Amino acid sequence: MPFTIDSARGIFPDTLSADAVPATIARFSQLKAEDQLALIWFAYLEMGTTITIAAPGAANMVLAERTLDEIRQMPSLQQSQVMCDLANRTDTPICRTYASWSANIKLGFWYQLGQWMDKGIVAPIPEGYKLSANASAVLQAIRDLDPGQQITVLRNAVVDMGYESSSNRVAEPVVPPKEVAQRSQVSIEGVTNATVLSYMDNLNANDFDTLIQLFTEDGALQPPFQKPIVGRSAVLRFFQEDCQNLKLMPERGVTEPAQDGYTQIKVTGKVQTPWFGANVGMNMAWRFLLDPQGKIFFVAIDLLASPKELLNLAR
Ligand code: ECH
Ligand code: GLY
Ligand code: GLY
Ligand code: GLY
Repeated sequence: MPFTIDSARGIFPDTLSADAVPATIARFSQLKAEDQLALIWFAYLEMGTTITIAAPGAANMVLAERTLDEIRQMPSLQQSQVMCDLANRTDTPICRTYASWSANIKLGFWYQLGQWMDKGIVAPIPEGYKLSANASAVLQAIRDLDPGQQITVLRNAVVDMGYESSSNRVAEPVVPPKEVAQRSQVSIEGVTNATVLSYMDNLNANDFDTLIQLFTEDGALQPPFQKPIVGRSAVLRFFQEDCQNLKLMPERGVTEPAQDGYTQIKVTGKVQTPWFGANVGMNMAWRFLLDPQGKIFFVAIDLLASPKELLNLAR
């Protein structure tokens, strides 16, 4: 039987991804809104003592500015209500606007609110707020994760807020690709495949137009803890909206033939997000399935359960 996207998802089945992340998110989403917000506030304060977050890019802030201004001018009770509405995914105009934003705009919005809460410009988490027992347990579960998993939980919590409707999506402008002279080239122990090397180098260079040419027309990309994004146009849009300025640092991999002339390649290594730079190295795997012409039919990106998984290249 030829490969389908569904069967491709099963390549390298021994890859152990960080299931603690979706498990923690599931527990988090059961909490009441006040607890969710306070928990993130406490987690954010604690993490801030060890890892530094970069200020959002100006483009993200411009796109959230009107909503941020609107909130800043509200009486504090109403400010708290807006934050609870976001966590509760209530159908309000602000929750609709929020849901239309790309992940980075949402993160930039909360970054700004966090600064204002800190300065008392926007209603803070009430002093002495006491988390429920369940919320305390979820906070402890977050403390027990590695930093790459912690920031993934925070990101996912932020991405899930708001009220999804059919309004147009808003994302920061696409940056021009890096100058050819400024580009770096990865090398991967055990992998010489040109498509895989080119994937890494073009993503690192923000050269999404070249990158997308590496995929088959019906090819798919599966981000961590998500369903596959299928087809060149959807994958290109994902690259442009969500994948600027990442740093992929693949380390090693294996290449082997699969059925029907396909090739499967697993690569492991580290990834940095522009939000935390070298402060947080996420342990990742890429599981590629290339068609007989060497095009990417499928690639899954997994956040790994532990650093030990970086050495797991079993099929
Ligand atoms: C405060 C209290 C009230 C509630 C809230 C608050 C603010 C919270 C804030 C949180 C900020 C969190 C941030 C998290 C950023 C995480 C970024 C991550 C990025 C991971 C990217 C990866 C990329 C992998 C990929 C690769 C590919 O090959 C293909 C593409 C792709 C405190 C006010 C809410 C401010 C900034 C985890 C893994 C490698 C799949 C993308
Ligand atoms: N500071 C990271 C970003 O805006 O993407
Ligand atoms: N903007 C969708 C996501 O990154 O999950
Ligand atoms: N959390 C990985 C991504 O979708 O960007």
